This record gives sequence, C-alpha cells and structure tokens, in this order.
Amino acid sequence: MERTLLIIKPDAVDRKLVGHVIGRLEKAGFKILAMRMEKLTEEKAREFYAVHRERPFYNDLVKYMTSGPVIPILLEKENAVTGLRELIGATDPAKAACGTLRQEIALDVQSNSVHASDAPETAAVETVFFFG
Ligand code: IDP
Ligand code: MG
Repeated sequence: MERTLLIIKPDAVDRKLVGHVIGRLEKAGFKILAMRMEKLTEEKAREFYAVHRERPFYNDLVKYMTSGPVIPILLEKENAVTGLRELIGATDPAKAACGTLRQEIALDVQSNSVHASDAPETAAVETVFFFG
C-alpha cells in the first residue's frame, strides 16, 4: 500500500465538482484516509509551490490557489502515486488523455482542478505539509 496527496483546487470547488472528484477517486479504488477544506494563506501557497518560484506563472498560481478554499485529501492504494497521476492526466487539459479527470473537468493549464503528488518522496512531504 502507498499513500499520496490530492488537492481539489479552487476552480473545482467553485464549480461544485467536489463530489464528482471524490466519486472518481473512490471508483478508481483509492481509500480516503484524511480530508479537510481550507483557504490557503498566501504564505502557505507560496511554500507549497516553492519549487516553481522562478517560473513566470508562479505569482498567478499563488493568486489562483488562494482565490477560494481547497480540499487536500490523503489517499491510499497500491501504487497510489503513479495511479493518481494517471487518473488526473497531464497538467494542460488540452494535452490530457481521454478519460482523465483534467481532460474531463479542468478549465486550462492553470485552473486544472486538481493537484497530485508527483513522486513518493513528494507525497511524503506534501502529506506532512497538510496533515502533520
Ligand atoms: P502538475 O500540477 O501537473 O504537477 P506542475 O508543472 O507541477 O504541474 O505545475 C504546478 C501547477 O502550476 C499546475 O498544476 C498549474 O496549476 C500551474 N501551471 C503549470 N504550468 C503552467 C503554465 O504554463 N501556465 C500557467 N500555470 C501553470
Ligand atoms: Mg507538480
């Protein structure tokens, strides 16, 4: 069993897609271990995405991630990290494979509805970040 972190981002919460996302996760066999709704402070959003701080989209990303509440969810499944990345699809929904969550519901490359940890090490760090 492996754990990973998903975040339902502000655009999906705002469009009332929370139940849809959770349904997709459970249907795919993920078990929810913990979940919470919170409005990120600017400081917390900056820290979470610190790896992207030199990127041109960083400031807009922080603005977007603090524009409304997000829902971090701790998930468990065999090969959870890879499996969840496959389920959500590519960062840019225009390039995401058919049937992936982002292809289905994301608005654009920034407002792409969900975050998922990209490696087991990142998943561990991000889990502590949100759930201690
Ligand atoms: P990921 O979420 O698929 O792991 P990353 O490259 O880690 O993608 O980027 C983090 C987040 O930054 C993306 O999910 C998206 O919200 C935003 N982002 C990434 N690339 C761009 C871009 O080219 N323009 C605007 N926003 C972007
Ligand atoms: Mg990433």
